[in-house]
Amino acid sequence: MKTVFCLDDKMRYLILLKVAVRSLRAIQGDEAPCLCLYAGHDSAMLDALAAERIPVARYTPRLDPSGFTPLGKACAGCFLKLELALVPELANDDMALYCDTDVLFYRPLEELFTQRPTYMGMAREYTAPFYHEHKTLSYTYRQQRYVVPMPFPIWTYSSGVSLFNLTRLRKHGLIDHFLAFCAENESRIGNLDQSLLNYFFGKRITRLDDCWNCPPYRNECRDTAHIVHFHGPKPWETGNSRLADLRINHFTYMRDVWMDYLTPEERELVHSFC
Ligand SMILES: [Mn+2]
Repeated sequence: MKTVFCLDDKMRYLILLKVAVRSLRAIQGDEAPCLCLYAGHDSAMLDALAAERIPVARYTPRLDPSGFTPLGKACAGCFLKLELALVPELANDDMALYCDTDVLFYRPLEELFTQRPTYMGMAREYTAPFYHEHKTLSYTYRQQRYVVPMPFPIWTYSSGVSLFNLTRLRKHGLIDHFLAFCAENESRIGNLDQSLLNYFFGKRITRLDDCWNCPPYRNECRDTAHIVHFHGPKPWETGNSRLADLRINHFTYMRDVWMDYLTPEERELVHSFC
């Protein structure tokens, strides 16, 4: 199964991606299949990906960010993961493991790769409460109006690690329905791509164990995490007060593991981000 990352032209995400892929190869072997879905047009970025031997799928998203809210526009890259079922380079793939670039692979993934959720598998997100002011959301697809009842009561799943059943999403135009829903409701949701997945798929999402998407601030991270997710403060965010309440437990330990994957030059670059 391919591990898929998404990237636009944000430089800081490139360094995150490098560590993500290096740690993936350290844990799963040098030939671990991966793919970077790239929506940008920067040749320096493409050169950097080639130097890192990361296969690239250049992709123009169907969800056009020009119609999004200012927040949605600023975070346009996060919506790319919603379209994996449409990517030509994944057309023959039954499943794909999507991961944010701010992950660190820490323990083997075999057990995760044996799972085949009906639609998608995601782990719980504990810091973002599930909240919506709408009882239903609706969308139009091929001149037909569809109503989506908001799932309630429900917890929120984190989209940072999502095991997508691509075959199922392609069936009966489900992905087309979902993207029509996304295009129409981006302005009515609270948490970008993650809310769109949670609101549309609701109880159809299969829960993954917490070990597959574990922030370093969680108490059990060092003992149990297979995929560490720098949800909240990024590894270089050590000095400022932003998100200081999340730099607890194993944040410093995991950040050091993350830093060890960098060259001295890259480490210097990362320090300049602070
Ligand atoms: Mn993330």
